[in-house]
Amino acid sequence: MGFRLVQERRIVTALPGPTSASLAERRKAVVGAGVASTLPVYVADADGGVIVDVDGNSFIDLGSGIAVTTVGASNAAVVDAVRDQVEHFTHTCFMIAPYEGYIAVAEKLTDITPGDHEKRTVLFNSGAEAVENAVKIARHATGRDAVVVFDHAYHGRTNLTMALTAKSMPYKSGFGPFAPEVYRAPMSYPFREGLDYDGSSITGEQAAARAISAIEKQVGADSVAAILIEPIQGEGGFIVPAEGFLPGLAAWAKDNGVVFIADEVQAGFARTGAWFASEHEGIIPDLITMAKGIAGGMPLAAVTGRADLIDAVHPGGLGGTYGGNPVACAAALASIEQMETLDLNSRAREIETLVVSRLDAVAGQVGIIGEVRGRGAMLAIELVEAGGRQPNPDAARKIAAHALQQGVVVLTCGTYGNVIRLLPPLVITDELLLDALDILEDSIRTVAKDQ
Ligand code: PLZ
Repeated sequence: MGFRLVQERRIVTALPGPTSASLAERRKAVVGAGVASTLPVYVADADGGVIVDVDGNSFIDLGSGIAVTTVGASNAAVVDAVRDQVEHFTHTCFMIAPYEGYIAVAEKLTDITPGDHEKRTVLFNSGAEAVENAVKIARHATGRDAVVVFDHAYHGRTNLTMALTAKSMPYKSGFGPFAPEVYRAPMSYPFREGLDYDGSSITGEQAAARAISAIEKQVGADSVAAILIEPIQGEGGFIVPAEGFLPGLAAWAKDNGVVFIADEVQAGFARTGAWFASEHEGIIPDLITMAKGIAGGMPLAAVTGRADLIDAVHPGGLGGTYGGNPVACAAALASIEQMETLDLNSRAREIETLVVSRLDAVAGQVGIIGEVRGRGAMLAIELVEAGGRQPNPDAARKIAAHALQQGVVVLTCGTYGNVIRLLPPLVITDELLLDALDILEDSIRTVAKDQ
């Protein structure tokens, strides 16, 4: 694959540079303080594995704008598709004057989502909107109210999705009251079983039984419209549940007429080395929510799932002005095609092998890495107090800051803020990735010395 920008790490000014610093001043005067940015620099260009700022610094991107630019931030095929579409029409509103792109995206999602049952798709703009609509569909189809979510879950920032999200600060604090009929069940978080819950490590099946027991006792199966879960939790800390946990929940849902919704907003679209993370344990969700990687950076989201559930909603019951915007649909078709042509599912698995072997070696040598985990190119390092398991958010913050100063963008996450997550664009070159790993390793070692 060819790139427009030189694929290199290049720091040529102090960070932030003078042009970024002046933009930061302008921003302070006009942009709401509630919107925070991780980087102190402002973007001029981005392509493949690099982000170039307004002062000419080139950063290696290990975040993909939170798992969005899987095919790169200016993938030529996506750019062409978008250009071609905007030259014809930018918008007509699918609810007013429909067009083919929407149907073509729905056909594609029918093909690539797990299961060969009859499916339907509805398109939206953001992950939160997809999640809200999946809940609307589940409630409508079942005639039940309750929604079960999990510890450490992240589902969005709208009123219903704040209620579904676990973490108070910064997502919920001061923004209540929240939507009712949302119940939280214990997650399977293998690394923290012994700390968060009493008792030692338990199997995935036991963790599922624990969650199911809580649901049956506290809510009652008959009241539950849906179980909503991220097959690999994103913002909560890249938590991969113990094997058997997801199948246990899915089987219980099926037996009890509960809609099983997989929130694949962060994990979907080749990120984990499969089209969807549900596939790693053979799960066939009733509904899947998608966004982020679906459209190469254009805002698009989807709910795909069982035709009987989605078609239970009356005509006109679902929609929105921009949902399935034609430009975003064109970008999605081109992005998914790129994932197929470049075999990005395999690429994600290659990245896993490369990164994990490297990080495991470092983990054995410093005392502050509790665990290296994840699947494909959705990988994480959980930082702990040296020698123990106490979360170490300070180390995570310092490592990310140190790496940034050398020109590598890594994001943090986690209920305890102590997880560094790696989400490189899947089109990143090996050379660039290895350079980024050198920097990350150096940052970990430097910070570990002071802990
Ligand atoms: N479901 C699983 O990861 C978005 C949010 C970052 P939207 N995650 C990044 C932030 O601080 O706002 C996400 C997700 C999962 C839903 C969402 C929500 O997707 O497109 O941000 O609405």
